[in-house]
Amino acid sequence: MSAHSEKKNGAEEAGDDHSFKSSGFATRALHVGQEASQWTSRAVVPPIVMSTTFAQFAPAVTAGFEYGRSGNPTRDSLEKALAALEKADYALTFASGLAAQTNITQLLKAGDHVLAGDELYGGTNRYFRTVAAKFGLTISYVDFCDLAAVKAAIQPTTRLVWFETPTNPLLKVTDIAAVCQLVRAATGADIITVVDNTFLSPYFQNPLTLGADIVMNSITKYINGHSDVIMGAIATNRADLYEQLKYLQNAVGAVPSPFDCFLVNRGIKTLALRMEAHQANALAVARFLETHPQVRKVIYLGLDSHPQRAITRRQSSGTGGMVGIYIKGTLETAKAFLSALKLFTLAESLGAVESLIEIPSIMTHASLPAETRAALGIDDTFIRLSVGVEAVEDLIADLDQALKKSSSVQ
Ligand code: P1T
Repeated sequence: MSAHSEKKNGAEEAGDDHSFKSSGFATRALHVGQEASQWTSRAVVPPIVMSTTFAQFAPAVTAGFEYGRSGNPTRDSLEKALAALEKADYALTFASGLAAQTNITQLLKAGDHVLAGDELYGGTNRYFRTVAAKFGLTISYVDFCDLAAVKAAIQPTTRLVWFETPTNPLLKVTDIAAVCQLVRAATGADIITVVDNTFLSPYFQNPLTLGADIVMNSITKYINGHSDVIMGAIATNRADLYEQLKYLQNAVGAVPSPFDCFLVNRGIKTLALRMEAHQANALAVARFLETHPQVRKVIYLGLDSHPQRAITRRQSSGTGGMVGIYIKGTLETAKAFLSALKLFTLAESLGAVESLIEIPSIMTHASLPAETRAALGIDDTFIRLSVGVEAVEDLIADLDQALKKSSSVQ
């Protein structure tokens, strides 16, 4: 094992004379993993190290890096920063959010049971349902808002519990601490609890502090924030899991490129600013849509009408930038509305500076079985908005004109 792989990549290592774990979020985002002293050039911005291999002083004697898949200095800087954002001792990055999920799932073996949320990003569900299931894992799905149902669904073979909160796309909220507690209380099993934190980002929510074993983020979304990198990350405080996951990161090989790591390092420096702007705009957009005659229902974590508003207040420091609406009319009305928008871009994905909008039933969640979508309430009139950081009055005017244009389409 190289010196690098033995090294903790946690926040407490950052800086020479300062523990960053107690620092504010924006301070950690700007400084952890970024120390100029780590480079002989004393570069203020971590360099993009493209070298795929690193010269050894003597056979098997390295300066901490040996081969680009097992470790890279640009990636190392980013992993340190990401660990600090999640208040974790360790973080690892992957070529996508789904690659991070794959890596975690490979901790398991044939015969193990996965207990997953019934509402997940379509691709997350597709991986469990159509790929992991081929390798002898059994997977069951349950509503993680229903604690009794979660408890009842834990089996003697359960090894992994996986949920998103808030969920994609209906923004349902799970009490993270309560689930972690009941999973821990389940006897006879060493169960790993994973929370997908993509929708709120570590700026608004830190599941590890609420008892989760692993927090996973699709970096592609808010953390990078500029729609130009596909990446995933996991963070944990458990040294045993980190060692296994670090081994798998290298053994499975789905690592991100140094250039992408550079871009994400750059993106996280403004994560705090962006999340505040997303949240302010989303709240204003949600309030506007709530009053709109063509909108049947609005779902936003920051509205008093949100069913789990009290849990959000307790476990999260903010309500994020994602809004869901049910429009009056049909799929044709929804399509006409989206096609009439000028500022909102009709596209999958979320969490970037520009506003995006989509119809989950035929886009991001089209891979779910139709009966699952129907049971969850992801119908053809449900529309998901990722509210960007544009001038909010322009966003509202755009939504208003497009709703008016689509109102006659049935
Ligand atoms: O796209 P990727 O980086 O592989 O991340 C997958 C993923 C995981 N978890 C959540 C909650 C996600 O939303 C995603 C990706 N989601 C979309 C592309 C989307 O439009 O919803």
